[in-house]
Amino acid sequence: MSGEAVRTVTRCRVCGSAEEWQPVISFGEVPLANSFQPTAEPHAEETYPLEVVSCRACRLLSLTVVVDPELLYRTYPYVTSDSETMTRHMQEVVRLCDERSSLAEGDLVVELGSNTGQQLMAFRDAGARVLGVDPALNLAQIAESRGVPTVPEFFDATTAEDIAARHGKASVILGRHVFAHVDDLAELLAGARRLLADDGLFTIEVPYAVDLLDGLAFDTIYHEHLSYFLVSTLDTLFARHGLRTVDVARLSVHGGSILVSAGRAESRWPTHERVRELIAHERDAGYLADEAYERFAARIRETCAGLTALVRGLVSEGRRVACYGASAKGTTLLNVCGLGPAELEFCTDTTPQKQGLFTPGSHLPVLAPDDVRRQPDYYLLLAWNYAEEIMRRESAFLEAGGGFIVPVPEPKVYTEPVIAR
Ligand code: DWN
Ligand code: ZN
Repeated sequence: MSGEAVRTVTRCRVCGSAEEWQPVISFGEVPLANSFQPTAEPHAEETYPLEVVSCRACRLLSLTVVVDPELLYRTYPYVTSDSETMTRHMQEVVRLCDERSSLAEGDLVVELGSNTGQQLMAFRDAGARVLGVDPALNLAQIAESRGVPTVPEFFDATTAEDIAARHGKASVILGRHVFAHVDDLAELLAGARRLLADDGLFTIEVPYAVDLLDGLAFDTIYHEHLSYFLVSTLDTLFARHGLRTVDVARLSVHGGSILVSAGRAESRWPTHERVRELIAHERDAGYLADEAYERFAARIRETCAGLTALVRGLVSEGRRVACYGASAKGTTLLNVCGLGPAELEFCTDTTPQKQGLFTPGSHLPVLAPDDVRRQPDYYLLLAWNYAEEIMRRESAFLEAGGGFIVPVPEPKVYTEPVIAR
């Protein structure tokens, strides 16, 4: 582990408590989820402690260390998927933002962590003025080439003021799967307040901690994801920074996410009943109690042991197993469960930025689908969040006798295209 690149978390980034941490689970030292390697030869590879704690005061689930964002995000291999699932989802995000903010033609939508501009293109098609903000220089360039203006920076109060001065105030500030990646939430929210129009909505999509616990999506725990939120935790956070939760929707993407909007505390938007209902559910169903997190850790250990036994069992019977989708969560899954080249032949992935490289820690070659010469008997589905779509598309592989192993909530083998989650 490299000392300068990490900060150890002491105070809760939501409520400020320093003494209230419940240890949840430690996965030991794990490489960075998107640090694809140039070679499979044994070589020194940076690893960092991957450990989760829960703040008993506000129930933020947090990692114990923060890896320098410059290291994580300046060159980023993850490209927003253009899968059917994601395309449909992005349309739904436009619809929900429009419904919540009553967007007018030409209103400004600013997206934080805008990647290659896919989501903003959907807003643009709906008549909005759009601006992306993304520190990944390689991705900002792609977005610009698609006609989506993009500020290639991390978002903070200074960037926010600059954008407001050049482009005016934003009706929507959107952050899809980026808020959980940010350590200094106070700075981000200060920026949001400066850029937001009086009745604008700050809208984030984050994995829902309830779905993380129920669906045992423990592989979505990696160094990029610093925080895992309940609605009640977000509500506490917004209130501390002059904002008020206005609405929430549960969405199925990435193992279960929430799209949460907050306005200025004094804005005209009422808080929707759905917000209060989910907060009450979190309390009544036990998500504010230590036991939920103890059970989560115990179930993770069971799932990991079950998956390792299943894969090794197949291999010992002479079956060939490979991975499908070199997702970030695959890095956690393979490294935490101790699976690698002894069991798995390769990993296929459609992302050109990942092809020709090797998976972090486990060093499986990442192959373009067309470069797979001989299909394995089973694919371990590291992109299980697209299970339904992938299995439908790969029906010929299934019909020819192949199988997909979906690893969570408990490992399960599918030999025909059925809805996995
Ligand atoms: O928060 C984050 C989420 C939203 O996205 C990031 N920190 C990083 C990333 O996580 P991920 O890598 O786990 O995301 P995905 O979208 O689940 O990754 C799927 C991978 O599988 C991609 O590399 C693309 C690949 N894929 C494929 O090869 N064939 C995906 C599909 C749908 C396919 O058909
Ligand atoms: Zn806290």
